[in-house]
Amino acid sequence: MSGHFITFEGGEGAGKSTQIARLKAFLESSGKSVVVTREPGGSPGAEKIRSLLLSGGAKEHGPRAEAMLFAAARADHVDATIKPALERGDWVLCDRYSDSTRVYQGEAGVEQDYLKLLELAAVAGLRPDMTLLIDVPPKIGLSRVAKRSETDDSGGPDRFEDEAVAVHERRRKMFLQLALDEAYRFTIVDGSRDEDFVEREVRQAVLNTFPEEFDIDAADMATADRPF
Ligand code: T5A
Repeated sequence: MSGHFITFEGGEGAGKSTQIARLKAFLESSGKSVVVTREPGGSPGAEKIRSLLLSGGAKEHGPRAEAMLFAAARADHVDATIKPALERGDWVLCDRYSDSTRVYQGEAGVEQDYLKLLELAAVAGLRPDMTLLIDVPPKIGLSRVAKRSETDDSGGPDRFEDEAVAVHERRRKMFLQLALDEAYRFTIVDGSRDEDFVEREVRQAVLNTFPEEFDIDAADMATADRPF
């Protein structure tokens, strides 16, 4: 496959969607074809499963069953949306992927061996080229989400937002550990900074990872601390 697959991970309100929109604009201004997608969801079949999961409709069946539903949604998303886009040569920017299952369903008590089997089946060999972990203290992320729900029509926190801060803290630690364990593909960005700062960090990480894709002098890249 000739495209590039970048995933964004982090806690609630980290700023993933915000940064995906900004990176998309940058990539398109550089002449790239970009597909933005998200999990759970991102394909017609997976969006149906998303509604069930985020409404809490599957919670009564327990975290193992929820993990299976996330995997089922991912399998459909990979086949229907991500692989075709990569085969066309597009850049795919995906809001959450299998790391979210490892962290959220792992934190909920599902064994990592079980999650690994589900992941193997769901992703069918498709791993991200690069993962950006937008890291924020949960209190900051949750306050952003609360502020946003005052002004939008989302109807308040979803199944996973509406949990104790200690749960969000544990997830944050698990994401950071995962980023250390798989440092070859992860970049950690400080999401507590303002949106412009985070955008610059994200953009720089992408330029560093795919230098051959951009018309930038290597010497400039080595010395410039900011891409723009
Ligand atoms: N889940 C998902 C699992 O349990 N297992 C899985 O396998 C998967 C795939 C998905 C939920 O499902 C769970 C995890 C999630 O709980 P979702 O609605 O898609 O639910 O939730 P999130 O992915 O968490 O999306 P959010 O919208 O809550 O967070 P984002 O995308 O990280 O944040 P964003 O960009 O929308 O920003 C939130 C607010 O903050 C502001 C924005 O303007 C916005 O109002 N903001 C900033 N403010 C100040 N400074 C910054 N730097 C800011 N960046 C953004």
